Amino acid sequence: MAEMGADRRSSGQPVTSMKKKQTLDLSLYLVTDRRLAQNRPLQELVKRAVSGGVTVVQLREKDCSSREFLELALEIKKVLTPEIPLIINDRLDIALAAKADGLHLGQTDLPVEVARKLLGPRAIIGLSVETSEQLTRARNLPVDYLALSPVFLTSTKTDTAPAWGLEGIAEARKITSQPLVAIGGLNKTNVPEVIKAGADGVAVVSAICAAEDPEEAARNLRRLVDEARKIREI
Ligand code: TZP
Ligand code: MG
Repeated sequence: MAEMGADRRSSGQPVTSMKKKQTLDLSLYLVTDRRLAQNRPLQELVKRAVSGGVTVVQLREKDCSSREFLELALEIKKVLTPEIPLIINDRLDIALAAKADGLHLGQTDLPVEVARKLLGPRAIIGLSVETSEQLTRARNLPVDYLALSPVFLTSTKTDTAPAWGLEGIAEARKITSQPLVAIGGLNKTNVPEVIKAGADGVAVVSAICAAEDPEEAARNLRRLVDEARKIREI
């Protein structure tokens, strides 16, 4: 089975086409939701969001057959520039089939070690963490980033653990030096505080997928992330 991010030419040798792991930029992480896209084609929405400054795209579609999920992944890949990784939520088989750049796992999904073995060292693997215990345990796991989930309660996903809040982000930042992306209830009103609290980036669903102008929404969020990071670094 070919490793993700690698291609096999006639020599049979894996040829690395991407160096996404070294350059993983979590600043503005878009998680898709076709329902919130209100009948707009997802590819178009993603394309515009990337023009606005999204740095990572995760395909997360819960009401999708396997075949449809794969087709969607292949369509989304076409609109992504090489520096924007495509991460598949939960479905390792789809990630492999679509030659995506990575996989995002939850606490009850496939174990991270198993995914790493199957996907190889170059794949980007992310894990959602809902508690400090999970965060501490993740220190020794072969993951590229952790998602603090949820930071605030959100109507987009209601079966969540209690929210981390801003204090939770600051606490998490002390526990680990692993890259942290915050998710849940994030929008232009709270993104600056989330970055100042210590997150490396913000992951959003509705703030971009439900926006009337996804490109403008992404541009505003990205500016807020970049500005907050500058202030944090002063
Ligand atoms: N995981 C934790 S909260 C969440 C996911 C997928 C949904 C976040 O959606 P929104 O609309 O950005 O609050
Ligand atoms: Mg999952």
